[in-house]
Amino acid sequence: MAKPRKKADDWWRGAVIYQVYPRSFQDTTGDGMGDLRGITKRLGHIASLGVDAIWLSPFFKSPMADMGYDVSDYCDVDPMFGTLADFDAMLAEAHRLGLKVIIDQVISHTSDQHPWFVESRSSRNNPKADWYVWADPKPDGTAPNNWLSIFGGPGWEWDGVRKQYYMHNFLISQPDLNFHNPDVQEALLKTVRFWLDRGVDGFRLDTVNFYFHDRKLRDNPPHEPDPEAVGLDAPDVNPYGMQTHRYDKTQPENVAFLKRFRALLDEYEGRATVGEVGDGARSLKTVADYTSGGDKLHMCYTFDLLGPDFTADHVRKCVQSFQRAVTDGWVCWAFSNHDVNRHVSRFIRAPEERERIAKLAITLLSTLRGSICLYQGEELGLTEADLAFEDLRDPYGIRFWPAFKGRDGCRTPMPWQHGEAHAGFSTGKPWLPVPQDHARLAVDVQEKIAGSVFNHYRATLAFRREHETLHDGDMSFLHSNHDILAFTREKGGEKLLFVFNLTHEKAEFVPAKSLKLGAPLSVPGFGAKLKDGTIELDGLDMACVRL
Ligand code: TEU
Repeated sequence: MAKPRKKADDWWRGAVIYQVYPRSFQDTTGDGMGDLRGITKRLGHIASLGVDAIWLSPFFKSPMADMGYDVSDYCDVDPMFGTLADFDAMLAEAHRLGLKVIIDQVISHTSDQHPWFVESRSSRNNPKADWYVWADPKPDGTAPNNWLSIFGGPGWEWDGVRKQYYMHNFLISQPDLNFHNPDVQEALLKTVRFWLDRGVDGFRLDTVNFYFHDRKLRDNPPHEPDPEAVGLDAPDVNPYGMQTHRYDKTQPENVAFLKRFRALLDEYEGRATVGEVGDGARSLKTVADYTSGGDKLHMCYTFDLLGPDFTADHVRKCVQSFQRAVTDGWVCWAFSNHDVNRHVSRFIRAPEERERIAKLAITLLSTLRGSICLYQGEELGLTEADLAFEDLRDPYGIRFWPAFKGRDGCRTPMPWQHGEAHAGFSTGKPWLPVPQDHARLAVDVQEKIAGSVFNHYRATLAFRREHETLHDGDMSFLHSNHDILAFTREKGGEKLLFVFNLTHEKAEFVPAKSLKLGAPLSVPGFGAKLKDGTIELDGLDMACVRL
């Protein structure tokens, strides 16, 4: 298990966070959907990876239109996942195993079934009339402005009772809360306190830059291409990408709210936040604004490494633009999560590269400066499941099929035991099928194979733990052929050189004469290849040398 290695309050800096998607982790009731007791049962698996924390996707009461990202009660567990007592038991067991627990706060919007919205939509003068973003139609009856929903169609929905439109960034059933109203902020912070008092160690803040909208409801301008942009907010089949989102999100008022949020957190010890920033070309600037100064968020993640690109140029560009934009903030890097195609499938050119890419990717992620998020199943090298239209549950995919198949392909159940029905996930029919080729990669199979992807994850994360430099040491890029990623990590007396070849051809890296090469370091899965002062690499290979 991870040995304690830093100030208790600073555990998040450089932490490895394992994301659990509860619906697909482990079912204990036979209803085909994962639950909190299932998570408790499998915490040993997570702890055995040597991670610092888990992030649980939402398990709150919800009609599940967006798989729980549409909350109807922030302070209760959905019966599908269990009870508050199950949550407490899970939390206690996680803490016993030395794991911190981060939960997902989805406070930009609620479900339309939330009592706040039910009341808000009942009239124009009820006490919660202004809790959501309501606006009159234009004189011709159309929506107040041109804002769009990420999940397709206009960002406004007509309500016949109020004879007004309400705003939604996602589904029609996910109305957007009005953060300009201080009562809304107050009510949300109360729900945050509820979980802090229960003992959670932190929060992943869903769509943290979507909290506020422009009060004047100005139209967004058309998208202006930015050659420096690295992040994508939505697949290119989505007209959402045709606007610059100047007015529907990332408003300056948010910074003051994030300070309030932090002040609440700081009443408790050792709690942390990781914000999700989906802000296209502006993402890194937003991360800088939200994580600088030590009085707002602890860290953020963006969509920069969640795209199709796995080249040295791309990784260098992401990290360097981050370093330029964010001087005293902190990032959380990830290659996968519950919203994007699994990275092995994004990065491979041929099926036989699966294992190699899975190993190279986690080794790279573990050596970047920042905290890192892993997504359940990536430790098995799982590929994106190829689902039929009839199998889809994600409304986003159903809406944009077949041009975009949505997010179900990365949300299929965890395969635990090869020989069991549905690979040990559930005794009943799972809500999404377990692909055959995932069952072959089940945990019980890979545990027994010395060089499996799963054991490579354990060894690589142990390597990261052993080298303090990798947690928060400085990171500088070295001049190299553009196909090669060469950088140093340095802290205290330790300085390490890392060289990655993300191409398929052999390559070499000749370090500058001024670099005093020390002993090559053996990194799990990748031998050291130093010959006469030159580092020789195979395709999809890496090496580490002490400086
Ligand atoms: O995601 C926000 C978000 O930006 C994504 O919708 C993203 O644009 C898309 O998934 C890329 O494919 C968060 C949650 O992570 C997501 O699961 C929710 O559906 C969404 O918010 C609404 O709460």
